[in-house]
Amino acid sequence: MSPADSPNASPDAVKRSRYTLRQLHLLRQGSTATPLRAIAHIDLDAFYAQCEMVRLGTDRDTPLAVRQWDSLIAVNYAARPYGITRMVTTAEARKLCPNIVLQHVATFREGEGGRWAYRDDSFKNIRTDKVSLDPYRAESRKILKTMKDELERWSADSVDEEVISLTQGLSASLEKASIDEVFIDMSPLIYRVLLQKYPELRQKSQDDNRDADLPPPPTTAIPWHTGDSLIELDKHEREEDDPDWDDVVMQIAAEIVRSVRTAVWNQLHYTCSAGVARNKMLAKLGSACNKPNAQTIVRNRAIQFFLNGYKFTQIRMLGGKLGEQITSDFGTEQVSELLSIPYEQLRAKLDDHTANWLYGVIRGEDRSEVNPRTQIKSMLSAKSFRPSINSVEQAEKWLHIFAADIYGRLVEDGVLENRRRPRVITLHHRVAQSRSRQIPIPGSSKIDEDLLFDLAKNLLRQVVAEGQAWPCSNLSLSVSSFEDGVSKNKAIEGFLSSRQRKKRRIDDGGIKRFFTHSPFPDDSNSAPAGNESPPPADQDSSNTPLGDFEPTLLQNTCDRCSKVIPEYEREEHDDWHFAKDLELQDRQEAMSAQQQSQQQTPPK
Ligand code: DCP
Ligand code: CA
Repeated sequence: MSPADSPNASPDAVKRSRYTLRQLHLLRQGSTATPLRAIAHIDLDAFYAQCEMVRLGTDRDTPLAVRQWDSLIAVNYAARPYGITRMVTTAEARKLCPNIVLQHVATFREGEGGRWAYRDDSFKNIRTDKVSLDPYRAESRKILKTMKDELERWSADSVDEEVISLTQGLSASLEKASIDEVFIDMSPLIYRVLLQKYPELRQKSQDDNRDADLPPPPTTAIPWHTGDSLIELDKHEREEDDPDWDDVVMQIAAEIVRSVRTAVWNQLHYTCSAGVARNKMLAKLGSACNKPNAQTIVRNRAIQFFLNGYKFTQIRMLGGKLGEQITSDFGTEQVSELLSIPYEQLRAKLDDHTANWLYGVIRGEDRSEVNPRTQIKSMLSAKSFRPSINSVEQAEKWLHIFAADIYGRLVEDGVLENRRRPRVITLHHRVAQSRSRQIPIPGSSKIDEDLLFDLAKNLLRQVVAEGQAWPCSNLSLSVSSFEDGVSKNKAIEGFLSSRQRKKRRIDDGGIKRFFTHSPFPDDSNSAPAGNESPPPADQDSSNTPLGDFEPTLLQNTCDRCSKVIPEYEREEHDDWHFAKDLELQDRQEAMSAQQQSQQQTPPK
């Protein structure tokens, strides 16, 4: 489309753009530093409930909830007006809505090998059954693939020769954030669309003066779709003012997200809700605003108004102990009240890094990347026993199920094609206290159900040999320390320098990693945990506690801190030092920037 064809074209729409050529270029690179960034968070509505609705073919107006024993773990939107939530029991749900469909999750069953099934009597067999989330993982994979294909379609959309040469290889990146949510960074894709729609930017994109302002967009109104819920603008902004490039970017982003959501609906019959904004934090808050089946756009000029309505404890990373500490330090939970606290006062109570991060986050700043390489770090299969179990024979039946459960998930994760494999297997065992034993998974062996079962039995023998193994109230098996397949590693080496690789791994966790994880069990420097949503109710967690290390494992002494580190933790340990160095560097930069800005205008 030429500028003359653009909707409501008017070359004098705004006197000048607030944005520079550099910021447009950073969009091309998917940099976190440009205010023109466009990130989406897409979250499936009542996910497990929708999986059951699709599987059973029930009408969307039929109230349905997914049960696990006598609890509800997902409630569809048709059931919610009856007051049914995850907090009510199945009996209460039936009273509130006698017609509700209560579908139990699929289960593995003790003594029936490692296959899960939907069973009519699961709800009364808590002693013999273990929940399987495989059906939901399978649906999640299909949905992800549909989303990726749709984004791919946008990248392959026909553009003219000139744009092709300027935007070759640009595409969106997608990060799976949980079983039913993704983040998408659409920035490079949007750069491509912008160049196609607004030819005046093409010339600019080759211009050398990166500090030059962009020409104003040739439009006086953004053609929002009726399905886009726009967050109201900040008080000092006016809807009738001419739009700038950030508004244009948001509208294109909204269009892409709508097409992704439509593809998921058309192909798989799932509805989802989305938030579109300039970063992950805002996009995530946005997606929850208008559920179900809606998308919410947080324009740059709406950010402060939007955030002011929140308690900061609702923001990613601030829901846990850190949020509690800040609430008690400053006597408020409201973003709007924290905004008036001077930076110096934040620094007086919090460490510099946290103060800096908090100061930015309540003003809508979040530099975390969308990382398509985020991969599962461990897999855990667990069962609590009421009453406890008392024999090796009983325990082994469960180990068989755990091995099958984990193996099924490893197959999905590409282990069979040797793309990734875990290096460590751990058995957690609880009598009065939790104990765990772990051993390496032999690198030369083909991983299959039998190997995992044999290793698990070996670990159980060790626990039993130590004595006091019964009565056991909780047993679980996990695999961790995943490594990429050899061939894949080689390919990646070619592209990434070692520093880039380290940086990438650090970005995997971003601030979350600084806050929640340290490879040292005794590291008291790590800040409190954040507010990630709880893992699904069937103890299917990806957090594997560090257990006792086998003395036979290869170990190294770190030359920086003299700690003894098992070989398989060495890379992660090096990363930890690297992250700490980076944190220190950030802190020093923040302090010197702070000192400079204090000399000019102190932050309010
Ligand atoms: N889940 C669970 N136990 C919990 C929370 C969630 O088993 N305590 C499972 C069931 C949910 C799925 O995870 O369907 C996704 O969780 P969400 O918090 O996203 O909730 P829903 O998708 O069910 O509903 P919403 O439409 O509010 O996102
Ligand atoms: Ca959801």
